[in-house]
Order: sequence, then C-alpha cells, then structure tokens
Amino acid sequence: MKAVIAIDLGASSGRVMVGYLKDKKIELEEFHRFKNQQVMRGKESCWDLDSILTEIKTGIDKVNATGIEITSLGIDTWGVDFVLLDKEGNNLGEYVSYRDTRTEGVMDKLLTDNQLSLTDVYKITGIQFLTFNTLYQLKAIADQQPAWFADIDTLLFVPDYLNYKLSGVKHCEYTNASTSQLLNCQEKTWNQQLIDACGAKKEWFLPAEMPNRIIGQYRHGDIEIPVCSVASHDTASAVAATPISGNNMAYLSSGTWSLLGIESEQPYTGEQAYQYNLTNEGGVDGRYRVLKNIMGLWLIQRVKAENPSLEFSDIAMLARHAEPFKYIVNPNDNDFLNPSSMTAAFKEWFNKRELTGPQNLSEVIRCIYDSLTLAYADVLTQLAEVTGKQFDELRIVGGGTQDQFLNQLVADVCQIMVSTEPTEASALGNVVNQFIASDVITSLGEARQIIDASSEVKYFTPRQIDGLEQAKSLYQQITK
Ligand code: ADP
Ligand code: LRH
Repeated sequence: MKAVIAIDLGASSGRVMVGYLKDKKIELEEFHRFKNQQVMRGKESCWDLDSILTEIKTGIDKVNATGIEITSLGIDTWGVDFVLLDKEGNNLGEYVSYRDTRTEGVMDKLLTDNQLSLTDVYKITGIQFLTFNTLYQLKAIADQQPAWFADIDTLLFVPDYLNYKLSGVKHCEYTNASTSQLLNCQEKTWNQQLIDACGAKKEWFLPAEMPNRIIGQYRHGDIEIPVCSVASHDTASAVAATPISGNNMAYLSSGTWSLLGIESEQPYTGEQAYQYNLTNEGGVDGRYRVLKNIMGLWLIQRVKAENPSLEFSDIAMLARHAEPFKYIVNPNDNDFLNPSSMTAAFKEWFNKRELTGPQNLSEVIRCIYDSLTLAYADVLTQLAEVTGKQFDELRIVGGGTQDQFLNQLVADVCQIMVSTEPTEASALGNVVNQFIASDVITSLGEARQIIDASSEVKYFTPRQIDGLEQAKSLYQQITK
C-alpha cells in the first residue's frame, strides 16, 4: 500500500487528507479540515495564509502521529492569487485576495495605457477575462503601490508560496500559472508584452514547470517528507480526477466556483471562443481545460453565512418550495463578486432595473439555483458550438455534488444526463498526480480508471420542466 498527503485548499475550506492506493483502488482519509474565508486587513480583503500554513502543519502532524509511511505531500489551491517576495524571501504587503476591490476598473486602464485590445490579450493567452486575473492585480499594484517595485524579487503563486514555506524551495507550477493571463497559451512561457503592460518585471517570474515532480523536502523534527509539485490549481487537480470518458462528456467542478468545460489536446482561441470568453487553462500532460467560470456556490455560501441557522437541507427545502424561474439574474455580474450582503445584492440587482425582485429568502435561494443552472446550460451550448461536440453527459465533481437538489436541477435545465462523483475531486487529483510523480501510477488515463472504479457514481436523468424555454430566452436577454 502506498500513501501520500494531499493538501487541498478551496476558497471555503482547507483539508489535509491521506490518499491510499491499494489493490488498484484509491481511498481518501480526512485528517484535518479547517474553514477558509477572506479576512479584512485594513481596507483589503485578504487570505490568512499564515493561519492556513499553521493548519497545514497541524494536519501533517496528525498524519505523522499515526506512523503511516508517506511517499510525498502536495498542495493545490485556488488560482490567480500570488505573494510578492523581497530578496530576503519576506513577503511585501498583505496576502490580498482576488475578491478585493483593488482591480476595479483596472482591466480598462491596462488596455488604454498600453494601447492593447481585448483580442490582443486573448490571442496571446487564451485566458478568459476575469477582473481579478493576476495581470490586473499586478497592474493595480503598479499603479497603487509603485514604491514597492524596487524591493520585489520574486512572484510566487499561492501554492508555490506554501511549498516554499514548507521546503524553502522557490518554484513555479504551470497549471496555476496559466490562470494569471500572463502566459503564452501555446508556448506556455511568460509573455514579455503583457509583463510590461502590467508594469511587472520578467525577473520576478520563475519558469512555469509542468506538474508532478518532487521539488524539495519538508523537514519537521526527525520527519522528512518529499514535497511534490502537483497540478497546483485546484480546478486542474479536480479535472485530473474527473473520469472523463469518450469525447462527449463535459464536466462541472462544483464548489465555491462552478467551472464548466471540457478537456482538450489543443486550445480554442478563435473569434467565437473569444466572444464567449471561454478560457484555455493549463492541465496535466500539457492538456487544456477549455472552460468558463460561473459564480458558483459562493452565492449559496454567502446567503447561508447571513442566515447561520440554515442547514444545507433547509436551503434545498426552501428552493423546492419557491416558484421556479420567477426571478432570474446574471449570476456572473460583478455585483455578486463580494457584496457586503448577498441577500441585499440580489434584491438590489432587480431594484436597479426597476423590476420586482425576490421577496423572501426562499425566493432569493430559488433565484440563485435557477440562475446558476441557466448559466450552465448557456455555457454548454457555447462549448458545443465552439468545439463542434454534442454532449451526452455532464459529470459533476466537487463539494457541490452533495447538493442533490442542484444535481437534478442541472439535469433538468441543461437537458443532459448528469453523473456525479468524486466529491473530493481536487484532493483526489492531487493524490493521483503524486502517484504519477512517484511512478506508482503510469498515466492520467490509468489514474482516472482507478478513480472511477473507486467511486460510487450517481446518475440524474433529465426531466421535462415547465417554463424552461421562456426562462432560457429571458436569460439570453439579461446576459446580452
Ligand atoms: P471549495 O473547494 O471551493 O472550497 P467545495 O468543493 O468544498 O468548495 O464545495 C463547497 C460547496 O459545496 C459549499 O459551498 C456548498 O454549497 C456545497 N456543499 C458542501 N456540503 C454540502 C452538503 N452537505 N449539502 C449540500 N451542499 C453542500
Ligand atoms: C476555484 C478557482 C477557479 C479560479 C478561482 C480564482 O477554486 O481556482 O478555478 O478561477 O478559484
């Protein structure tokens, strides 16, 4: 039996798990789970990476206390965010989160200051335009904190930074680096023009290396564990663990974000992909994750936090009891990125348009579910158009698979067969990537077969629902 430690940090929680490979089956055991959320530092919305590091070490200690023999450990986290280090390896400023307001209006400013167009940036990077991509965060720093620039020595993305804190080794992993919108999509190298455009310096960036390699050692007392650079973007790890079979399966990584897409040997960066703002993020084996970000269960998380007595089962019950498709929003509007109250943001969205909005919690929740699933259906149609594929199955993975109401609604609204599992997809992807790095598993294909054989897949068959076509055309009008 072989065992590795997977440290999977999502925007809502972090977990330290052990993945075991035994008789061609994978098992996960959770040793430590902790809450993750943005914290305010002065006026900035930040991550508490110091506490996260302490939690990671606590988790590793718990594993070590059992005496299990560990082959390696690996870390995956959310994308785009980074830490800037000075020559001594100390970080400059706070660990600012992508939901901070510093990037408001910055994309336009970057384009104007550099006489660049959106198509110029898309042709180079193939990455979707999200206001908070690393490219715009760096431009915000260049404009707002120019005094720092003399001191910056290295940029490390969050998982690379945590690896550095564990091993002392500075490294840059490709799948996460690809979310920055600073890499050339085909060549997978840093693009000088975009680095100049955001005011950064080429010397800050380490070469983006393919995942699944040992980069250093974590030493603690008499314990020494090899640190493996896995597909360190959590979505890349989740896709690695998705048992994609055949050519007609799309996936939905359902967590804080809903990431809906396909895996491809080549990127799609043509006019139509650009119009639809599809991204081509980096995957394992140099593959591309052609997908789109949808605001996701963040909307539910925030409403839940505002109503602390609600359990997930209450949320599903409230959604079931509300009238379907009565209120629909564009869930990807920046109004929902980080409002002080999510419930108020939904009401305000309708007020701004002089429309009647949801009147109570049940209607707000139903509005979230309906709007999210309409967004999924829309992206599926866009992907089919761009790739020429006809999808016959949508595999949902991630924490959101536990939401059976949502799984069925996805099948109904997208009119597609939905399969679910694994729930801990990012952690499992992290595990199999480490097994690939240590030659215990020979390929991604074999890893996916093992994961599929180890999962209890559930299916949700699409049903006919009233009002779907009207809801879809309303969604099109809203998002035009
Ligand atoms: P992330 O990795 O982004 O932190 P996860 O993949 O862990 O996210 O998914 C978290 C989401 O899964 C929660 O926001 C919630 O909507 C959903 N979820 C978690 N547990 C349950 C549950 N028991 N029932 C329904 N939904 C759940
Ligand atoms: C999901 C995720 C997503 C990114 C976002 C910042 O956790 O990594 O793929 O776009 O966070």
